[in-house]
Amino acid sequence: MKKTRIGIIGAGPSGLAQLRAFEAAKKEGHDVPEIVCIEKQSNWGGMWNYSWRTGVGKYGEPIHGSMYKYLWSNGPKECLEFSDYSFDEHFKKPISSYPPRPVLFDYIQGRIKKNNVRDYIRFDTTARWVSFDEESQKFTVVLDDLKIDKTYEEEFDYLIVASGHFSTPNMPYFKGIENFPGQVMHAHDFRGADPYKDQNLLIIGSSYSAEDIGVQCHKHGAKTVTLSYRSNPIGVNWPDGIKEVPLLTHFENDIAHFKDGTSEKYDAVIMCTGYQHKFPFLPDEMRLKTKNNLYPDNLYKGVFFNDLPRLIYLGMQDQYYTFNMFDTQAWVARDYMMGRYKLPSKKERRYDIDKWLKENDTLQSGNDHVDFQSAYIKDLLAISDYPDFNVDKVGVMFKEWLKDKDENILTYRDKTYQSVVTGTMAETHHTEWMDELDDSKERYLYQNESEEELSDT
Ligand code: FAD
Ligand code: NA7
Repeated sequence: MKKTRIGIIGAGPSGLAQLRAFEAAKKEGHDVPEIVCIEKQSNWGGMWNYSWRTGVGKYGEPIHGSMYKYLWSNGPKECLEFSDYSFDEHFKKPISSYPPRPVLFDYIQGRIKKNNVRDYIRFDTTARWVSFDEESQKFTVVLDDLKIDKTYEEEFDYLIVASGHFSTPNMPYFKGIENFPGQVMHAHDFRGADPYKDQNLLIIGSSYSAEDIGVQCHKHGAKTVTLSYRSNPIGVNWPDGIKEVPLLTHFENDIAHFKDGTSEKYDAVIMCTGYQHKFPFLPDEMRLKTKNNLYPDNLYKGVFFNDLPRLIYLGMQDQYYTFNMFDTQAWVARDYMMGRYKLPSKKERRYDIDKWLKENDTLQSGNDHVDFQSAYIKDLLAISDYPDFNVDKVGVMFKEWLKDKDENILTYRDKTYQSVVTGTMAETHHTEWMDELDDSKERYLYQNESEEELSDT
């Protein structure tokens, strides 16, 4: 009998979670389907695979990456720890709660390198188009091998879309912006604070990107940072040099005017205005159409496309939980594809989705959001054998993290948390975050030891 074939689009944390889920089943002696993972970049890790490039890559494909230099985890690592691969197992010693990007990239790679899953991934390959045949119940995916400039097709019984949703900018227009003389760009193209030293910077938006890019630019020497909000200010205790103002209304050359009647001159503008869920390789009827929120409509259990559950989306939610959420999703998806988990009828699925949507509509505070996503994770854990972890305790940590940020946005990354996987308490980093200008893995992991060695000689 022909083996079931599974296609995965994307080898970021979500796609890698899916590969790992199948490897876990294989290790337990199960016969797993044939898997092909398609990745348009030359390496895995998705967002965590930093690229200095902006615009298009060397093969003319849109650059996926939105991460930048000097990016440190924006939540405690204890809230995203894989429950089947701890930070202790990887680093062999306690590390701080907020590592920089290269350290988290190393951690993601460490788990996946333990298996031979690289063999399943076709790098430098883009998914161009997907169609589904009702009769054969198979997907045909048109692929481009970018290296040799060759188009070909593959057939799959199940298709997993793990292509991320923080890559295609949502770029609003403001009157007069076309005559602004300085740089105007979206957070997607931000590659680090260096160009904004001594500048007066205007940031539009009031969510994660606005907060993190604003604080990074302040840390690395911007003269002033102004954050302009549409709905609600971030509202933390901002230090001198950062302030929040209501929404920008228009520009007159380099002067920005705001809703409260104030105006100010700026050198550069960064739109931290979020991203679009964009799937240029999917026809309209298979596309997930949603804003960035905690429960995208039409996904049963947050993953199965309700009109066509053989089409599975991973990681499409707005994210408090990240790596561990992708894992819990991937384990459930795997069990469905292997016939170990049966889906209820379409109507029952719809009913369940509506229940979550209704609940989502009632959420008010950050704490409510945390509780909602924690409940979602628990729901998934209950139906798969992904190693259980103390979700309630992680929820408490998320709430502490929100409080830490409120209290001091410049020092929250100096706090430490306890792992729910190993019980290990995080180390205090050797340098306070505000004084740490080097985000390399080498400095992060080894500076203490090399200083000790130096003082020994
Ligand atoms: P991605 O990481 O986006 O990976 C998707 C993959 O799909 C990419 O490798 C891409 O190349 C590939 N792909 C896309 N289209 C195609 C195609 N057509 N064909 C083939 N391959 C394709 N999370 C945290 O936990 N902590 C943080 O501190 C944090 N900081 C963040 C900072 C920024 C600036 C951004 C943008 C996100 C941040 N996140 C953070 C969230 C981050 O998105 C997730 O941690 C995680 O990377 C999501 O994984 P993913 O696999 O779903 O998507
Ligand atoms: P988010 O979290 O989706 O937030 C988008 C922000 O952009 C939010 O504050 C929006 O305000 C604002 N926005 C959107 N459109 C506009 C317009 N037209 N005008 C003004 N403001 C606007 O995206 P982020 O990039 O911050 O975060 C995404 C991920 O990147 C996240 O997971 C991080 O880890 C990094 P609203 O509140 O809707 O009025």
